[in-house]
Amino acid sequence: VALNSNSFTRNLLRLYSQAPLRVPITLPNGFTYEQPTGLFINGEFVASKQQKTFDVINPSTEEKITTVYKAMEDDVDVAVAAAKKAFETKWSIVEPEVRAKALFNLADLVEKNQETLAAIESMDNGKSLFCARGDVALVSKYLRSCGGWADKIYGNVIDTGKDHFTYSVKEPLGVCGQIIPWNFPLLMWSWKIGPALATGNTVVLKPAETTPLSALFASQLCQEAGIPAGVVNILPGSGRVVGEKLSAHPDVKKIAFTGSTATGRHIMKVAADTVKKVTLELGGKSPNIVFADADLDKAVKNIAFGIFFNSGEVCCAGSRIYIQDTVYEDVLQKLKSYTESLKVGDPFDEDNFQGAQTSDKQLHKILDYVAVAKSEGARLVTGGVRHGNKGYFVKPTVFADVKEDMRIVKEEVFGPIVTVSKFSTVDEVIAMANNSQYGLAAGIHTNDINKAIDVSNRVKAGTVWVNTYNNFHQSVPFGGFGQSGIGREMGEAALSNYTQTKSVRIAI
Ligand code: TAP
Repeated sequence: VALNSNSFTRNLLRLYSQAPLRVPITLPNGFTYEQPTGLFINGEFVASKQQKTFDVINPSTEEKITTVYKAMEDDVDVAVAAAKKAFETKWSIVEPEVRAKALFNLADLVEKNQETLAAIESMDNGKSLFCARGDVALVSKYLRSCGGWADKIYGNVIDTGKDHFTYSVKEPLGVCGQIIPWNFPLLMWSWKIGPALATGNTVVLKPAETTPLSALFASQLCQEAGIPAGVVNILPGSGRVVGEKLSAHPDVKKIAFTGSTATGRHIMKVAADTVKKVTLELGGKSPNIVFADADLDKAVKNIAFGIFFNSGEVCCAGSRIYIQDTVYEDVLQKLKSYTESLKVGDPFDEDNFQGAQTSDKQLHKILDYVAVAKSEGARLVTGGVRHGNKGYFVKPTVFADVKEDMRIVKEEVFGPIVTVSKFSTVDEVIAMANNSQYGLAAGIHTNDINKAIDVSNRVKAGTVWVNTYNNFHQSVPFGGFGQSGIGREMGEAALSNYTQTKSVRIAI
């Protein structure tokens, strides 16, 4: 007791009890790497001030992977101060080509480490290696694309008459708080830091508590790429503490959030007190329409990919399938057999298309929705059960003959569950497709170009895919109509989320 009352001894004890800041991890493919486990603040991995930690679980085995430091409110203050200083003294004042070069370097380093990053993502999130490799490929392409934009942030010279010289410039915002979800941890990290850094901002990013590993690993690549200390800070921790504090912090000038509509709505309210700029990429319940004139075999593959890709944990998943009545039973049977051919299981087995759901919470949410759908009278065509009894695997599931007012048709499940309904006319299917609070994406399968353009024009969605689905490109803006969000990610559109316009008028 006497010893513990001595603050020197207390600090010493704390030092010795603290968890390591890096641990060697053997990935399920046998490869060993070093995983940073601290908070990444001002270019260093550090313990949280209060020494709090949390365990990271492998959703395929339900076993602990490692322990990571957990940021609390006081750590947010330190990270925001570091980001503010880096903004003022380094990143906002360098030549744009310095930012471009650093982002190109980062893209190269992601490419160099692609197999490790994909394996970390599969292990932490549960997604199949096939999906994780696709994510990492888009990450490097997107970071490179952002590097390309860095020295192309243009203002305007505005003709206001001969007695004035008037121009506008686009300036960065400052410290950006970025809160990301667990379904695409590394991809969302790149969608957030890429445009922020290209335009001269600094960031404090909170990964989801379920999946912090890839963002921590990638943050050390930022250093190697020549991004100065304090420009990128990563705070693993809970949404209620770190996310909430970032949203309210007076020195955070913008919040970029991806996740559920409920949390996005809440963040807007919290951010309102400091009138932050807010961009949100939220949920969806996207329609995927098959017309009778489509190439039906191709359409079946696309609608299955639309929902089962990434274990159904996709904000724009085509979770409501509409099939034209004349081909309804035919397409449904094809979808059933194709779905049953998709292999589920160990994400590291290259034969498996679908891995594990990310958490026990998601597994149970999905199984609860299966029960809801059955109780509402939806016809179970295939799936509807857990796959195995270890790991959070769910069989790809199809419900047919659903009604528009069923919860399974209206609410986002975020898992490998799809509903199928019948329609007869274009007007009818447009009404059904638009009967949602969401508006993230839509799919159309037809060989009639006029119909494709007509339906694309009338469907309320931020992205429309024709004869394809879940088909992303770094140059194409992505974001939602309605309650699916505010703002766009990727492409040139993402840059405007991170700049503010200043007008200068000089009297001559
Ligand atoms: P969310 O609550 O939206 O979590 C997303 C991110 O927001 C996580 O980093 C989370 O932190 C953080 N967060 C949570 N509460 C917050 C708060 N009060 N202030 C600031 N940040 C906060 O999603 P969830 O609870 O993980 O999943 C629930 C459902 O949301 C899913 O079933 C799915 O339907 C939907 N969802 C949608 C998306 C996309 S991309 N649209 C992504 C994930 C989930 P923690 O780490 O503490 O959770």
